[in-house]
Amino acid sequence: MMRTRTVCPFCGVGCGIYLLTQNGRAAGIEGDKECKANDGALCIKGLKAHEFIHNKDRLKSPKIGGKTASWGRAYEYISYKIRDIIRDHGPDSIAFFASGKCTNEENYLLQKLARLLGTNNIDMCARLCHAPSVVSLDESFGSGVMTNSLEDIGKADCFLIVGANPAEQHPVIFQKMLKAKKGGAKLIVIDPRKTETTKRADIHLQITPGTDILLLNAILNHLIENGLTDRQFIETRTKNFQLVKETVSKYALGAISKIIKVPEEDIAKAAEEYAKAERGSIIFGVGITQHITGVETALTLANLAMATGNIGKEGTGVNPLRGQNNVQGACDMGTLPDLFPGYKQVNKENALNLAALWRCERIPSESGLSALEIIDNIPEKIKGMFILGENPAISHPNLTHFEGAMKKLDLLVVSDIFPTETTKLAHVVLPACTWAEKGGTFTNTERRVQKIGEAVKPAGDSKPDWRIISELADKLYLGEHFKYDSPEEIFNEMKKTAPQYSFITYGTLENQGINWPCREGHAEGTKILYEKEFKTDDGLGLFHAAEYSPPAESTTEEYPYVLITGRAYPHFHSRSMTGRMPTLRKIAKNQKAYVEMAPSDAKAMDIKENGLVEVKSRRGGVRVRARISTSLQAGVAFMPFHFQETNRLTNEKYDPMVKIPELKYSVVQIRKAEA
Ligand SMILES: Nc1nc2c(c(=O)[nH]1)N[C@H]1C(S)=C(S)[C@@H](COP(=O)(O)OP(=O)(O)OC[C@H]3O[C@@H](n4cnc5c(=O)[nH]c(N)nc54)[C@H](O)[C@@H]3O)O[C@H]1N2
Ligand SMILES: Nc1nc2c(c(=O)[nH]1)N[C@H]1C(S)=C(S)[C@@H](COP(=O)(O)OP(=O)(O)OC[C@H]3O[C@@H](n4cnc5c(=O)[nH]c(N)nc54)[C@H](O)[C@@H]3O)O[C@H]1N2
Ligand code: SF4
Ligand SMILES: [Mo]
Repeated sequence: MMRTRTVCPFCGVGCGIYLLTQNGRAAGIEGDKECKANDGALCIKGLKAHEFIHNKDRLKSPKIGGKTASWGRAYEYISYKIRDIIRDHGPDSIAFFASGKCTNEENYLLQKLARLLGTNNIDMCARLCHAPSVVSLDESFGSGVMTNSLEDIGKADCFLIVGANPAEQHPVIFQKMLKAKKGGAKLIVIDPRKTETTKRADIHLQITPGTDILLLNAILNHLIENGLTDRQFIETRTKNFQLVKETVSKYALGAISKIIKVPEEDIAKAAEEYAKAERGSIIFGVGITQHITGVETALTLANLAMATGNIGKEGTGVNPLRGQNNVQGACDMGTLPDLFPGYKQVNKENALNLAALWRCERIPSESGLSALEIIDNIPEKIKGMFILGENPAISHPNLTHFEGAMKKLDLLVVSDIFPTETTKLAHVVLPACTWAEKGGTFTNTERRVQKIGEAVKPAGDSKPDWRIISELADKLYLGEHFKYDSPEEIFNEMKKTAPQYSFITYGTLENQGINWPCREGHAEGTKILYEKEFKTDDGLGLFHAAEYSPPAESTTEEYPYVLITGRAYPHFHSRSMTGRMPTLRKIAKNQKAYVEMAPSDAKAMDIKENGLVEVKSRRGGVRVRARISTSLQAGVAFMPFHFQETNRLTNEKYDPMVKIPELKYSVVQIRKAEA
């Protein structure tokens, strides 16, 4: 049995693993006990990740129009089409989706290709996920990332978990929290549903969906009124507190408690537990970011941490739990329309610097289109797309609108490891290697950069994406900029563009990785940010007044239910991988779409468990099975988005600042359907 040190390919915890191989086949997985992200622990997805590598459905050769083609022919077809489109409509008529599943090196190359072709139209799943966290934490603290490390999370003595369900979505982090709980730490959870996480909570504030800003402002107001803030921290380390104090004074606990339907005593108790804790850690997820008020809500969390001095110390901080195994890394690599690698703003000066480094004439210096803007601009502005390792035909909102747009493209290229709902819409499908068949690095939610290792040979004619992108670039006459023989060569170029990585080498990553930023004299990386000062220009943390505003849609007589969408433990996103893992198929109760509804709602409509129902929104209607669940309050329904039906219902409208759609809040009608 051979053991290759690598990283779990599923979620942002980035658990260190050993992939076991025998006779060239993946045979099992063990947790890496030395890895501080997981201390050897794994959830079932990581433990069984080897199960999809050799699955019979793997894409093994390129396809043009559904027919098998050679790599040469596929590159020729794509490059001819791209050149044609650019000649007729300019470089901004092409757009790219990068991937939270692919390596740093591959994402770096994809944005380099986009920018050398002359466009900043590149975006990725972070837009549907934690884009608001990046912006709000950057505005508050000067950097848009998790403030503390995973090693550190277990040291908190109070967790305030807002809009996250780590028991199912980040299970190894949740184990750390439970261990701390055993040692006396308190667990407070804000979630409109009862979940596996809320079951273990000391206090569960089951709010009305979309009302977090009301609650969080009321909490801060209560702390101020009761002298529970850290005055010294506020005075010496922050500014703008007075403005926030005035704003939150309008959010009286008594009145707010009635609107959000949570008992006043529970809110007061939760607020006091967090403020009085020695080390209070805020953990948050997409339950707050997938709203058009995502930025404002995350700002209120930063306010709470600064007001109580719960930042810059062990066991504290404001910690967004990033989702995909390498979504943090893909963002670091600049696969975003307004940011170059290393979070450098797209502007003239930075474009000139990048062009000098890449030895090319020019890089576009105007921001490109974000993910949903790209879809909305097909076919008028956007004529061709390259999608790397994403399955938007399940994950994007309003799928009917999305599919309509895809069908109008002159060119759609998709690189994936399996056939998906998105590859079905593509003109050209490229077979990529899985993470087990290539080298490179992933960066997890705590900014830990880790190497992945080649453990088995590529399936069929599949290739690592870094090779695919480089070979395609060559056919686009950009070959001189893409001469790489290994991921390490790409990394060494990349770190010249992203200062956070500048002191990391493949050599120093040899064991369990390093948390960036990794500066001179800090080669071991940084585990806790802002110990002495924030990364803002003057070193002070900035309070922001954030006012409540309602979701984009409100319930009406015609659409009386609020639909929350999210996840279920045995599935990962579009199920391209988990749907092909025998162990997870066994655990999952369902491989088909369903809607959960409150018992009283089901009773009122005479809907029985597993009965057929029709769920309809302004975007369209679907027929699914009902599950009756005491986790939900009356008037609220839940659908996991692992099946296409869910995003047929969601709203594609996005907020004007970060352009995230309101995936967590759509209004729907539900009716009993005839079988
Ligand atoms: N098993 C599994 N694990 C995963 C994934 C997966 O698909 N499957 N995906 C990964 C990815 S990419 C991500 S981003 C993470 C996501 O992980 P989480 O952030 O935990 O994501 P969700 O479970 O979608 O939503 C979290 C919670 O938000 C709640 N919520 C909904 N609306 C509101 C609201 O208005 N206010 C508040 N306070 N809460 C609300 C939901 O009820 C839900 O329990 O998980 C990662 N891990
Ligand atoms: N309604 C609703 N919609 C949502 C959400 C929600 O909560 N509700 N959550 C949103 C969030 S947080 C996210 S992150 C997105 C996720 O949305 P996506 O990123 O579109 O979802 P995945 O299914 O993870 O897609 C990844 C694809 O990459 C492929 N892949 C895996 N490894 C490789 C590789 O090495 N190379 C290549 N080329 N391909 C590879 C997989 O087979 C899969 O098809 O969904 C969003 N959509
Ligand atoms: S917690 Fe996340 S990274 Fe760790 S084993 Fe589970 S899915 Fe993989
Ligand atoms: Mo995500």
